[in-house]
Amino acid sequence: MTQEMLIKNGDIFTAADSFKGDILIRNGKIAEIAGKISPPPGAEVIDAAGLEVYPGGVDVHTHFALPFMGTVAADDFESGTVAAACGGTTTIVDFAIPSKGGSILEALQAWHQKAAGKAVVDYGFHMAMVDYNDKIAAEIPRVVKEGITSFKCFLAYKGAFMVDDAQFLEILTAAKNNGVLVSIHAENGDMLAYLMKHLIEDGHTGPQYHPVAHPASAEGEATHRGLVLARMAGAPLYIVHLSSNEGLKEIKAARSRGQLVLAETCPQYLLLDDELYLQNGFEAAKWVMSPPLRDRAGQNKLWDGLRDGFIQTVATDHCSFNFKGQKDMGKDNFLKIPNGIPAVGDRVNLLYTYGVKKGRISRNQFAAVTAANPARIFGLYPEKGSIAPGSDADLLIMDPDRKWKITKENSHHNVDYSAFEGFELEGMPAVVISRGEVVARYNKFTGAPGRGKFIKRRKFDTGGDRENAA
Ligand code: DUC
Ligand code: ZN
Ligand code: ZN
Repeated sequence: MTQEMLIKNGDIFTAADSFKGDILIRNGKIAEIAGKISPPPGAEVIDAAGLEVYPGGVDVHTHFALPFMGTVAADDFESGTVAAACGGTTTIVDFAIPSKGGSILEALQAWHQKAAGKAVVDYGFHMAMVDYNDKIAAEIPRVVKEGITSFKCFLAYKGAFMVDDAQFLEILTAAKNNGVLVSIHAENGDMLAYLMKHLIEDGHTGPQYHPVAHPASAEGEATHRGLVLARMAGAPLYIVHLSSNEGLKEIKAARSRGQLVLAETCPQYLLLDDELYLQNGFEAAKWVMSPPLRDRAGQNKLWDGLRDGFIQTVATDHCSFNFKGQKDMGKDNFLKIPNGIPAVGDRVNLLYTYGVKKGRISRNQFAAVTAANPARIFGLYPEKGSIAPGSDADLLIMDPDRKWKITKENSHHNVDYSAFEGFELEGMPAVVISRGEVVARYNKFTGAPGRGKFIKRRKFDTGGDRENAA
């Protein structure tokens, strides 16, 4: 049976255009966009007069149900994607992470099992490459065929996820040859390990020492090295969760020498600062994440980088742990505090209020950094991230003047605190649509677990010259 929905009179914003009009949805896809469309018989009509229509958000950095640092991230694919949906995000890309030396195909199967029957919006997976050997190399083409077209390497987490430079070069080369985009967690793991050891030896065990163990210089160094190695391999590089101007400067330098580098930041690095580590006693553990929060001056540079196009995406690195029972595992040693914050439900709202409404980015830039750019970079476009005939009917209909604020109580994250508690918001997702189905209205979830579909993503065009090529 044909299912139709008509969205009338909305102010529509994509990464490229702004216009007023009607959107006809048929069987989960956008069928037609025009100034005026008459409702077909039986179609559900949504009056979007006074509302703004954007492509549904695409968050390309989540960790749902991740076993990490002696515990498991509290949001699974159900609670995590419910929070995403209520907060205007209709696609997520999570990280499958194998054990050290383990099969990447097995990791992929494990992540499929975590998501199946639970996810309420569509999802894909990146593959973390925490090791490199002949068996892993042989599995790469199969993983790519299964729609995993991006890898992540950690230049931090020494002794756990970290790869060395030689492994990283092998991975970059194999990725390039298979149409895979490589991303990096850019912190120098040896610098961090050295600082951690000496801080603990000197009795500095509180969470206020977490940022001391993760200086911005370690991000600058790893970003620089990652880019030098990517250049040698002739491969593009995506920097995840950029937190500092030290890293941003390296990205700008690489661009000015003609390298293809793409960068992501997160709402926490744009809006929260390192004073939180000093003012909250052990509660500072709530904001222990890697990389850590930085100072205000660096934040302004990130906003400039976003506005000026040096940073293309805003994702969340959502990796949530309860304060009681998880974060407090590190009461006597900040190294044992599981790293990460809840954010997947807050990203779009924070970017709208503190980006668009504060005049830092335009509405089209908002559509670009929250949806179109991540969809393009990660092989999801134009089905995701756009509003065009033939694309999936994934839409965020924003009530632009609704004032509210973020609290633990109105958050859908499965944890006992909000990282953005008390943040004032102007603008609320009025209706969130995933493949033609309303999944949330004004922060109430209206979808069903398991309706989200796995998306096989397209390859990345990894073409380009090696450093020394003519
Ligand atoms: N950083 C975090 O804070 N949590 C999960 C992984 C990461 O890189
Ligand atoms: Zn990371
Ligand atoms: Zn992450």
